[in-house]
Amino acid sequence: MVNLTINNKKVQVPEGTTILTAAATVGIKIPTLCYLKEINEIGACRVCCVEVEGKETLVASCNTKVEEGMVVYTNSRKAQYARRMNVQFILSQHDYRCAACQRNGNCTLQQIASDLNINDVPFDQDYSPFEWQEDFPLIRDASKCIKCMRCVQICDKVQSLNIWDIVNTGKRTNVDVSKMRKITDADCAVCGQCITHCPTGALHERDDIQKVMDAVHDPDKIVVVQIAPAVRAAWGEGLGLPASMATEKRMAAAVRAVGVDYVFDTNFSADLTIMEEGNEFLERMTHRDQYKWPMYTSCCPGWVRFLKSQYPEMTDQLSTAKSPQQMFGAVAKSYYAQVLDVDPSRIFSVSIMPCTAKKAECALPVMNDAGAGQDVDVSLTTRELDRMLKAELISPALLPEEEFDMPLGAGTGAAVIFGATGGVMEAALRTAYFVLNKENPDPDAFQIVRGMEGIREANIEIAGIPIRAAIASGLGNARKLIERIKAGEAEYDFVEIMACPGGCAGGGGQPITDGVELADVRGARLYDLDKKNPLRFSHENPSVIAAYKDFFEKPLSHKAHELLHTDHDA
Ligand code: HC0
Ligand code: SF4
Repeated sequence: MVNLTINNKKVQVPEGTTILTAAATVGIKIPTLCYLKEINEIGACRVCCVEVEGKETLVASCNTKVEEGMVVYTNSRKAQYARRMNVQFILSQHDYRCAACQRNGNCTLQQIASDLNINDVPFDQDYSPFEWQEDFPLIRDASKCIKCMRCVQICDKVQSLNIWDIVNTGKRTNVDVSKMRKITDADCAVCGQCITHCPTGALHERDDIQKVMDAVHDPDKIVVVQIAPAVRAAWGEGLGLPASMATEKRMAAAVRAVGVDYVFDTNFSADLTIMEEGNEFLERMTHRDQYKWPMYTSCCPGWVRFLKSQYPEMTDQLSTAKSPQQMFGAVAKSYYAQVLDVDPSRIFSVSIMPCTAKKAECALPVMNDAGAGQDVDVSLTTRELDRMLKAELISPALLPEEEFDMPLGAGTGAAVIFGATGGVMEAALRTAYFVLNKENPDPDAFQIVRGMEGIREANIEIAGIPIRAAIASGLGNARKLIERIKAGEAEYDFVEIMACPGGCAGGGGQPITDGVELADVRGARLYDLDKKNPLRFSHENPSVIAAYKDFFEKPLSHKAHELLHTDHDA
């Protein structure tokens, strides 16, 4: 143990602890800006600088280790002066027209400037211009970048894609797409993890709220909304609603209050996905020799983009089942248009997702199988949902709970856990057990696939058939897993991969609490919803049963292939 004094308090911490962490153990908070625990500890912003007795210069507390007998002052006159000056320098190179920024009210730079009582910036403003490729779902606004390096590190260390890098030198130094590429040429998975780890508004999603509101106000359009599993676990965070208030049913009521015509649940099509993907898996198992193994899940568009760019030779190992978002879109403009007896071209299909990659997925040229434009017209993130509710002056806390509309609002517990890592696998195993044994298992029989470790494995036997399963979340983990498979070090039958650490619960479109990872808390909420749902098996979803009876006939039917499956190579 190391003994030191911080602000005249005696502190004892293990060797190797940083001053920042040591101070926190005795309740002394040092402001940080570029710091991200274990990911970005480079002391670049100098906001966490502190004075150490005997040292001529101030040190960055986030990456300076404690020493025996050290005497530290976190808020001495000198430290305070330097910290304020550093923030003012950063502000001078940052477009601080905060009122017109997506992160207004949720920006760490803004918060620190306010906390330090910075009322002016005594330097000329000189920031990089905002130049970007219009229409890409993920936007970098160079004028807001503070060169903290968090996006570079998240993309390198966690997602293994190296999309961002430092460019230029001197005062023109900035962060941009690496290797002088355009973002559209850079193999970006659009997972949005750089956005959720950006302390300012330098990275954000393309804002598509106006497109939805235009449709809401168009009397010819029937606006049909689907809401993804993981949105319900997080939407209240951006509105300051406690979890007890931010229920699924209040979320349905709030979205309806915007003026849309129907509020449905992606859980419906998550159940439909299990029927298609589960049966596809069993079909591949029956004709084992005709396929390459393992079969990969295909519901995460960030992962699909990653696989296609990094391991294109494995594209045919993806399940051909569309993601629940896209199945829903195709159903809305076919079966549901038939139920409503309207021309499908009148349906405007909106998804609300915890995800930025879904914006890219719904725009794929092949995602128009219902023949009435794109099957999903617009995909909004959870953050956009929150901003839309605010802009429409809706106060969810004052709204009574309401049900989803029917029939596409019915979902089971198996569907809601899609939003957590391992959930798709568990839901598929529940139904595979039923298909093979003609009876349901205990709904919690496959809990072994749950957890937050980045890579998990499970050997499961159903009706005497061994299934070797693996689950990964985070693209760096996906890469590790694939490399092991390629090297012959691991063999699996079914692999679930989600691009975001913790799955969609930790999605790149979720509300941002800077520096805090909430995927596990949100995931636990989803497992709780599963437990409380009277229906826990996808094959028991009454609306899915009706959709097969009235429209699709059976899983993997001709019509199901037409509308619910895709060719990932197309
Ligand atoms: Fe997900 Fe999905 S679980 S990818 O994270 O499969 O976005 O929540 O909607 O489509 O259902 C995201 C979440 C979905 C899809 C579902 C899957
Ligand atoms: Fe989107 Fe979920 Fe995939 Fe993240 S894990 S890219 S939120 S689908």
